Order: sequence, then structure tokens, then C-alpha cells
Amino acid sequence: MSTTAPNAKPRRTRKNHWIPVVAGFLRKDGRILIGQRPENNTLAGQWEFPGGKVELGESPEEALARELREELGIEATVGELKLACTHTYGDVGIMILFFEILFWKGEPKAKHHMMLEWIYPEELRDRQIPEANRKILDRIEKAIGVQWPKSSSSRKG
Ligand code: DGT
Repeated sequence: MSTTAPNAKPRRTRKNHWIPVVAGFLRKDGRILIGQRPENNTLAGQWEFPGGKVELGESPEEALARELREELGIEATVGELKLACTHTYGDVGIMILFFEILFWKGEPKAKHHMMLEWIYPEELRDRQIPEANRKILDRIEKAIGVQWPKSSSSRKG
């Protein structure tokens, strides 16, 4: 006879598969940097914050500094953690940690993205962005400092 504690956690039959991702908010003159994901890649053509997957053995900050070096050719100081979210693509989950990047050496260049753009935070909403970001856009906007009043009429004209 088996005995199960009444409050036992349910047993999971499948292991979850999670990918940790880090991304950075780089700002210049009131704008924020976004990059267009390359062709032949998942989410090709969509606009994202620079960053990528955390490799085994790396801290999130080390991973982001490496990604920014590889993708933009800059040496960045990774600042405060601003936001975290999760999203599911098929049977894989991603957890994205968004960090503030206040200081860096060098000028960001598109070494990985099709294109880089410095946009006003208010413009992000009108870009094609990953669903993982779209579903938390209000939180991203707050983190990157979007200022408008939220009613749609106030954005017109
Ligand atoms: P690789 O070459 O496939 O190992 O790729 P990594 O390490 O450059 O990472 P990447 O960009 O393929 O993976 C990041 C995942 O996170 C990808 O599924 C897209 C998703 N993602 C959603 N929103 C963002 C965002 O704002 N920035 C970045 N970098 N990735 C995002």
C-alpha cells in the first residue's frame, strides 16, 4: 500500500527544458538601442534588445558582457537587473533577464544583427518584437522610461 502525503507536490512526468537569456538596455541621448535579428535565425527580422543565451558556468552579468562584446563589439559594464520574464516557445521555456547598461567602451556596431537602431522608447511599441517582449511591453516601457499617458487618444496627433 502506498502512502502519499496530502500536500505532496505533484510528480512531473516530463522534465522542463529552460534556456536562460540575458538582454541589455543601452541608452544614448534619450534613445535606446535595438537590433534586428539576422536572417536564417529564429525570429528573423524581429527587433530585440542585444543579448543572448547564458552559457554553462557563466553568471548572467558575464554572459551579457560577452554577448555585447560579440554582438556589438563593446566592453560593457553590466548594471542593475531591471526586469525578468518567462515565455514558452513550443516545448522550450526561456527566462529573460533584462539589465541596465549605463557604461561601455567603444561604439556599438552590427556584428550580428542585420541592423542596429537607437529609437525613442515610445517607438518600441510600433516595431515587430518577439512575443516574449510584446506580452510584457507595459513592464518594458516602464523600465525603459516611456513617458506618455497610456490612453490611445493621447498618442494621436
Ligand atoms: P545562439 O547563436 O543560437 O546560441 O544564440 P544567442 O546566444 O545569441 O541567443 P539567441 O539570440 O538566439 O537567443 C535568445 C532567445 O531569446 C531567442 O529565442 C530570442 C529570445 N528573446 C526574446 N526577447 C529577446 C530580447 O529582447 N533580446 C534577446 N537577445 N533575445 C530575446
